[in-house]
Amino acid sequence: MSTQNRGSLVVIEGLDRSGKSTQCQLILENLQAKGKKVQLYKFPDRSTAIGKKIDAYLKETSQLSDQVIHLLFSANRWELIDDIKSKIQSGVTCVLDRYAFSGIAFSAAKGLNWEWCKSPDRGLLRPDLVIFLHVSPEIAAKRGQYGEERYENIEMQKMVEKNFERIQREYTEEKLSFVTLDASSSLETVHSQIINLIDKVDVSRALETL
Ligand code: T5A
Repeated sequence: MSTQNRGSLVVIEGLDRSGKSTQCQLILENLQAKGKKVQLYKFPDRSTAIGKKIDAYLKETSQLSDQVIHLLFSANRWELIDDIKSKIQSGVTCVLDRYAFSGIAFSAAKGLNWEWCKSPDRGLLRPDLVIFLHVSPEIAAKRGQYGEERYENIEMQKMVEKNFERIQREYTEEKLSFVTLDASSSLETVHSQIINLIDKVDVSRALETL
């Protein structure tokens, strides 16, 4: 991909109810106010046919095997990746609310093989920056609407938290910029830390793949 005037690819990850969507919206407003072109993507994208299957699974109105739901989450990313790629090529900063890292962290927490969990997302765009919003599962559980979906219980979230620590170690070794922020502080504090990191993203190098 040409590096000339490309946009950046930023991923926000975290446990359930860690404040990802709130922060993504604030990023959007901040960058738009600076006159930048920016597009937000939320994974899972529940609006597509695949996304509707995922939504039913998360709301526990349908059952699927652990392998099948893992592949559906990945397919949901693949169905949007060409759109993301063309946006980045035309200079748009793309902010992703969850990405492949969630796929690994949640499915491996259910006992699926680590490398198997990584494999369906190989070839997707590699982000310029991943920010993991860290709140303890106990704090997240006290936030609004917690417990309404399948994985929203403290035991599961603790396993997911451990998996994100491993993901950060592994991808940092592969030179991916993966930063953990304390997301239990105020919205404004978390937001300004995120913006500082986004402002430093280097878009002079070509985007690679995972
Ligand atoms: N999943 C996902 C997989 O298993 N595999 C995959 O490949 C992918 C992509 C749904 C589930 O799917 C799993 C992971 C999930 O279990 P989701 O739709 O992203 O994924 O679900 P959630 O993480 O639950 O998303 P939410 O939108 O519900 O939570 P957010 O975005 O983390 O939190 P947000 O911003 O909505 O905030 C939650 C509450 O906290 C408050 C907000 O006002 C809100 O009430 N809040 C704060 N309160 C105090 N201090 C702060 N700093 C706060 N920030 C936010």
